[in-house]
Amino acid sequence: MSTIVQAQTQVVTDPKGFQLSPGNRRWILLSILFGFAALAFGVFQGFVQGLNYAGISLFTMLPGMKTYYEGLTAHGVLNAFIFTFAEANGWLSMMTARGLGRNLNSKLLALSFIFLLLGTIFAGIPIFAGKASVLYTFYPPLRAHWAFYFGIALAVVSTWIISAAQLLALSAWRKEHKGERIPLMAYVSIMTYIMWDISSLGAASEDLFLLLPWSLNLLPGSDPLLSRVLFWYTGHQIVYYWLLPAYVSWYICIPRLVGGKLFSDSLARIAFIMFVVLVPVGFHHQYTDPGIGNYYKIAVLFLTFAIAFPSLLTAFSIMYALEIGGRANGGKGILGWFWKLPWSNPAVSAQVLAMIAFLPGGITGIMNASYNMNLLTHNTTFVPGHFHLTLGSAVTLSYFGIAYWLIPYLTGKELVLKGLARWQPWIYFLGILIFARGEISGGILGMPRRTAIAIINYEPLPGWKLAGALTGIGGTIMFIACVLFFLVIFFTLILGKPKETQEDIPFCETYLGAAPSGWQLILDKLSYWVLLSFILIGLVYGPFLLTHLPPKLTSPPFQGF
Ligand code: HAS
Repeated sequence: MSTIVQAQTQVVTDPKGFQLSPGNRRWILLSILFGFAALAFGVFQGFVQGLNYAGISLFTMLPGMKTYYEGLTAHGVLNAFIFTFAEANGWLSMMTARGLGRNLNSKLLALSFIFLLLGTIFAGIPIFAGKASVLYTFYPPLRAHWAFYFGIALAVVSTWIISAAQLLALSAWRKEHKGERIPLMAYVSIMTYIMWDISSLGAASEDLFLLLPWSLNLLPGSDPLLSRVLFWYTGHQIVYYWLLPAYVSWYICIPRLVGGKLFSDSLARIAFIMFVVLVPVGFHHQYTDPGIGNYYKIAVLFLTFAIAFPSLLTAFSIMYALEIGGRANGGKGILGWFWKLPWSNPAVSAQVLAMIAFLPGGITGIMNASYNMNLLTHNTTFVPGHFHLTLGSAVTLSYFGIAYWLIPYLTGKELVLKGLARWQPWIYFLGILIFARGEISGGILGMPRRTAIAIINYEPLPGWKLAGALTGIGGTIMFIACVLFFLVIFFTLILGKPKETQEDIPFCETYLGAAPSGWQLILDKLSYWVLLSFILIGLVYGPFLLTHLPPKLTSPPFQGF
């Protein structure tokens, strides 16, 4: 370690401090709390879905729920879209503001929040009325009420508004800081949104130009193949829009919270650039779809392995930061540092457990991406096993950890029920391990996903009962842990004592900082990476679109209401 040159830290513009404006603070806090409220509604549905696999059918017992698919749609939309959009909007607005040392435009933050709120209402009413049981992938020819598609569009626009606010702030910052490197905290936050801007174009155009007019009877039919291609163009990258806010915390805050340092500024930037450039991988969700040539499937197979690489870079960088922290706390030997991490701080334990869960989460992703393994896992519970270790753990547990310091930071109130907060991440982690063991093993034995298994009228295959029971038990434990989290946050909001001192956002230092000259400057030329991304998208999706367009609007709707 002594051979590493200490460079000047460029993580934030002004390390001495920064004050969020009341407007920024209000809309960021509202967005974060709104996201957790959506999660609370969503996990109720998730609890019932988990019990389904254990053979217990409670779908119709929840208010407004009539069928299994209504509940599953509500679970997916609330947890995968509304919760994640709201958290990312709030969290990365704040990190951009702190990184650049300038508040974002409060009116834009307010507008974004209103769009997300309206989007949730528009999409939520038909879901709970049984008029949009189309699941969160909303494949045609399943048809929902028009308000559902409209609501989804509003929710996506809310994210674009945040991106606009970030880019406006960056452009103003650049005028005042000519020739300076973009501070790392702002860089990773802005790159996350740039990646999402490019990625969201597929599902947004599907929603706005195909599904919404179709649901209003303005088009003669739907084009399921084109719709699925557009959806999955976005559908894989959305997982990185979920994940990268957690990475922002892992890169920027975790090294500081554990008493370590980030190894390299450039390595972190390269990881985020790879997520921006390697957008076109969605066809790996369509390995088994007819109508898509092998060229596309093989191209994305390699690109998918390539996009796992920045996560491996992240694993290296973060593990190194943890090790530095653990050793600074007195840890010795190969793994002794691990036990010396500040485990009593729930902001740390939740996020380190999230990382550990992400190890099997990532491995199962790579298994899914391997074409012949996918033939085994596709449409089985292996897939929800995978995504509860990623979205349900790496992301959600990270947001729990972030909230344990962020809510006190934004409200100026001390966290209450600290003992409960300490246990909560461990309980959730235990739950996810049991849940994922159930889903993954069941999936390998052919247990189908998206199936009301509790009421099937055929004999389950051998092994499904144990797998299903584990899924139900794990899901219940996860649900209990979520309730504990909501209790801590709720009581902090209403009973938390005013903090005596207001600390800054925890941000790291780097061993190898942002070089002021040399090849690294190209990392900040954001437009180059966007251009490269579009070239790659053109190469992968261009031939498909050229041969397929115009849309074949021939499929009549299937409308379950
Ligand atoms: Fe995935 C399906 C492939 C990542 C979410 N994925 C899904 C679906 C969701 C989802 C929701 O190729 C289902 C969609 C649906 O409804 O049909 N996925 C991948 C690959 C990755 C991947 C290759 N997925 C994610 C992430 C998600 C997510 C992240 C949410 C946030 N996924 C697939 C494929 C399918 C799929 C196929 C289609 C399946 C089908 O047929 O339907 C990779 O990006 C994963 C790379 C990750 C790693 C792990 C790095 C580990 C880190 C932690 C380090 C630990 C530390 C602590 C530092 C290589 C960074 C350690 C401390 C110690 C002491 C140990």
